[in-house]
Amino acid sequence: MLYPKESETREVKDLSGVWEFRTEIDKDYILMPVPASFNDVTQDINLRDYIGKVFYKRSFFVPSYWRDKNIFVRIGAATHSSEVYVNGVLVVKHKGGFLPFEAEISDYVNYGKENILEIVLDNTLTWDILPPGELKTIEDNMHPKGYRILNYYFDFYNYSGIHRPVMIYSTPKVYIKDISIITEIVNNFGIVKYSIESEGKNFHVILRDKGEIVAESRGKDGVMEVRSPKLWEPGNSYLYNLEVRLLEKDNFDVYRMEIGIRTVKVEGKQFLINEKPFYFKGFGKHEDADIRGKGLDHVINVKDFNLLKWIGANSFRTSHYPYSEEILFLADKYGIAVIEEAPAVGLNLWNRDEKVFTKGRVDEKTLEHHLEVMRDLIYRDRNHPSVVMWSVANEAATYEDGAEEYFKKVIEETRKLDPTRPITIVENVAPKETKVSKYVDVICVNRYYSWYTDCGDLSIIEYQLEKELKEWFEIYKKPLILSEFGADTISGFHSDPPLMFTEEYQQEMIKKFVEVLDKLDFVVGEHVWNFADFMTKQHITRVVGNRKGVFTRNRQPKMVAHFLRERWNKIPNFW
Ligand code: BDP
Repeated sequence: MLYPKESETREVKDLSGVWEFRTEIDKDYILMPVPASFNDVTQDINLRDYIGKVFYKRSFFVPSYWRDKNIFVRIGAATHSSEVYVNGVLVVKHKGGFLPFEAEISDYVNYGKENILEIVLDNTLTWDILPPGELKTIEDNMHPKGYRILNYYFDFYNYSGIHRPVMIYSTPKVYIKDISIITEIVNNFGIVKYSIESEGKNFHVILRDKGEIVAESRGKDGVMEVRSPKLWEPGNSYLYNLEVRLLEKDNFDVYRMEIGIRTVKVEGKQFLINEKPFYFKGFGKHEDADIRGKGLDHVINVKDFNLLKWIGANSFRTSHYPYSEEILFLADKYGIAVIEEAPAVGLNLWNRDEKVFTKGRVDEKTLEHHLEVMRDLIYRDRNHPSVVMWSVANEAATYEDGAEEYFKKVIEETRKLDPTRPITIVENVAPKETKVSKYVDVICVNRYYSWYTDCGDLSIIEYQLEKELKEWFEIYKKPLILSEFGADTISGFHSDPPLMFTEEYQQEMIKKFVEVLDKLDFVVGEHVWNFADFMTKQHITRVVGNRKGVFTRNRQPKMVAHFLRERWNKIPNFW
């Protein structure tokens, strides 16, 4: 799915701004910004924690000269189930809160006039949506009749709303629907294979390096060669400009995009980018910020990339859902590698007596949705050089037999959709317990020694971590990334000797963890949990959210940031 872009044949109207908004139970509309989560914008606690349907509304104008165009409405992401109406007509329904969807609306708009766009969202989570959850009515004598709660088994707040831009865009009648790019490096040539989806037949494809044509091709599918290519790689990004032109008798379309030439591959104990062993330094992140929640915010996004550069990171994981395309464009430009995760988090009840992969919970309906999500995700992001690996899930109950069958299918399908990138699943169970890691290319493990177990005992880390990581390697013989480790830390809390929740404790813990990683040659990366403090649901273990950030929610460094900055600036991106 191509990101809407303007060109001499295409126009885009970004409908970001202040919309009208109401919940199902309110009659009156209030004002609500888009994109943003609606939760933290008002002073109303009932709206903050609201579960159910909400209505967004605004008008837009369609010029008369768009009559001979295709017109689309495209929603970047909205949580979690959506219905979109144009002038009262339902034009598209969509399930899932973290990927774009669109509809052609040429037949439903008034040309040269105003039009009404309404988006109805439902933020309820169910077992057949990713991430899953369940609405429960509590029936006991301590709660009033009909008392409901939304249970979900993942650790971030269920922010809700239209989180990414809504755009109206036009294309010519016959147009370039999609483009896929695969790059290879052979001897001293960059090979750019492209494939165009369109009803048109005659194409001219031009690849430019800072304005200079370096390769050209004609045809729907083709291969271009670039002599002595400048490669894209973490820490040293280089992007070429691709121009695709569709030329029919009286029809013309043009789409331009940036591409990077690079390869990724797993070989033995190594993760190779451009055939060189890469070491992942960075974080698990979130799309999360004060007031706007999960709404796209260019200020926060650019700040985050500047902080990643400042601290010497070269990568992050889009824990625990696909981030906005706008973030991936930045990753391409800043030269930051991305492990892109499906929104499959919370496929776990954290209770081994209760099965998760079973009828009525994670079952064939969830699987069908998961496969759809993998397809939409790959079709959205396959052309980003920054995306170097897919993660199919985080901390699922992979010890269950049902999980094996389930993920075998998800992984097979992911490989079919994209044979060029390695696949991982992020595990929290013991190496012998998982029934899934044998199917992936890279082992990703989250570990919290001295935090959730042996609370406060930093001396235990070396013993436990080294023993366990070696076991992962002995069993699977695959490269390993420690994909999460960290400690809740309240900025400004100090103690020596270090005690839990202080900045000293976070720093000592992370130091002890990385000392172990430095000893093990199959470890190909360290992602600290988390880049910044983030909001979660309210709980006795969460002090206004999860405080494991290396930066505060306001993006200011805690003590450990300086330690990591010194460390990471010394560790090269490639061994
Ligand atoms: C891991 C999860 C992550 C949590 C983290 C934590 O993958 O989402 O936020 O632990 O507990 O289990 O801080």
